[in-house]
Amino acid sequence: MRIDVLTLFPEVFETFIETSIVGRAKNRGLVEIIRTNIRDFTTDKHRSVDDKPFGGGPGMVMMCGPVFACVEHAEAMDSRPVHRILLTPQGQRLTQRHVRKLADLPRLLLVCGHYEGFDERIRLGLNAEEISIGDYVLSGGEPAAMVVIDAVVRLLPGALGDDESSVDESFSGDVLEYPQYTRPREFRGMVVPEVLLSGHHAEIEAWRKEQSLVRTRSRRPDLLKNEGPQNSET
Ligand code: 4G0
Repeated sequence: MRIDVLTLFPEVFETFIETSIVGRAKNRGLVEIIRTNIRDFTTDKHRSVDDKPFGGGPGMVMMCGPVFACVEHAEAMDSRPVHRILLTPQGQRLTQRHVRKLADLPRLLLVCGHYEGFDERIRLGLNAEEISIGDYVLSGGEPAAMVVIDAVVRLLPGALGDDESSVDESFSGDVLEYPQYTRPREFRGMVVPEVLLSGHHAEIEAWRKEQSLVRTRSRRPDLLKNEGPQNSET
C-alpha cells in the first residue's frame, strides 16, 4: 500500500513513521508513506497557504490553490488509483469496520488541514471522503492522520507479529476486550484472578467471555443494543 500525506508539517510524522508496528511494516515493504509539504505548492512570495474568510469572521481558511496543486503532484507520482481522505471534525466518524475497508485499498491520500478549516471548494473539487477521529477539535489534522495510518497499517497482512495478531478482537467483535494480567502474580496487594492460574482452558474462556460482557455492559452499552451508531456499522 502507498499512503500519501499532504501536510504543512511533514516533520511531525518523522518518528511515527519509523517506530513500532508502522516502522516495521515500512521496513518489511508492506507500506510506503510519502509526505508532501503543501507549502511547497504556493505561488506568491509569502508562500501563503491560508487567507481571511470571505464574509468576515474569525480565523483563517486553507486556500484551494496550494492544496489542489499538491494533490495533483502527489497523485502523478504513482499510477495506482487513489482514495482521497480529508481529516476534519465534520467528517464521518472512523470505526474499525471502516478501517478494514481502507486497509483493502492500494493507495490512500490524506490531506491535513490547519486553521479554521478548508475552503469549501477543496471538499467539493477533490471529491474526498471526510473522516473524523472523534468529536473534538485539533489544531491540525496531523494527529488524526496518524490515527488513520496506524489503524490501517496494523491490518496489512504481515504487519503484526505472531504475539500481536489477536489484538484486533476488541472491535472486530461486538464486545470490549477482557481484563489481561501478566507477571507478577501479586502487585501491591492486587492479585491475578485465580481462574487464570488454574490451567482450566474452558473455565478461562468462559471467565473471559463473561468479563467482556460485564465490561461492555457498564462501559459501552451502545455496543450491545444493536441500535447505537457504533454498532449499526459492525
Ligand atoms: C478542517 C480533524 C480541519 C476543519 C482535524 C479543523 C479534529 C479532527 C481541521 C477544521 C482537526 C478530527 C473546522 C476546526 C484541523 N481537528 N476530529 N483539525 N475546523 O478528526
